Amino acid sequence: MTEKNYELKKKIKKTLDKDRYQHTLAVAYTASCLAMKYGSDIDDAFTAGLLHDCAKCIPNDEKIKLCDKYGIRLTDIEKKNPALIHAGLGAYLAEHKYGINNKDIINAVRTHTTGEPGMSLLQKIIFTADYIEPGRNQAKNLREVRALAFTDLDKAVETILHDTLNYLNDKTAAIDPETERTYRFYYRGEE
Ligand code: DGI
Ligand code: FE
Ligand code: FE
Repeated sequence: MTEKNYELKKKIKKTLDKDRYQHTLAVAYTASCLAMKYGSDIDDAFTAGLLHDCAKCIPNDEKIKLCDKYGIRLTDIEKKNPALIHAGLGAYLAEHKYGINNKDIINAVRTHTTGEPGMSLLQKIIFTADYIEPGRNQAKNLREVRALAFTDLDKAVETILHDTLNYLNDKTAAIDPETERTYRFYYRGEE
């Protein structure tokens, strides 16, 4: 592990609860494996994995206050579902608190929950690693998506979005328009 990632790992550990830290490490290592497979930078994938949920354990009211303070505009859906804020706020903290200046890493943190159309390889890797890391066990089709992640990353992204939208629909949870936009971008239909 690079010295930078080693130091970052220690800092991140202090801001997360035990379970979130375990998940974070698992995403960092899973993202590294995907980076190996697809020829992306392994250290950057590890960094983005370490940072992706860096704002997750901040209480919701505090998240809103911080966004106000830093001038981060909240979307309507974020106002209604403050849990969604951790992605955008996390991207801000990655840059300004953790000193990351690689835009691709910052974007990967920002889009890790909803995705966005036209994601970079690293963005897709973090989006997917978050869903398939070994500690996840709730989503359906996990076995298929895990295999797909290492054979056809775009198809994995599409399947994750499809299953997430279905899951949110079943829960009658409000859907972020960005999640739908991303799905429409990656949807390829049956081949
Ligand atoms: O932070 P994590 O739990 O590791 O994972 P995440 O950042 O993907 O957040 C997971 C939750 O976010 C999951 O329960 C699905 C939810 N989510 C994803 N897209 C949307 C959404 N929730 C709402 N309300 N609307 C969305 O479009
Ligand atoms: Fe997250
Ligand atoms: Fe996560």
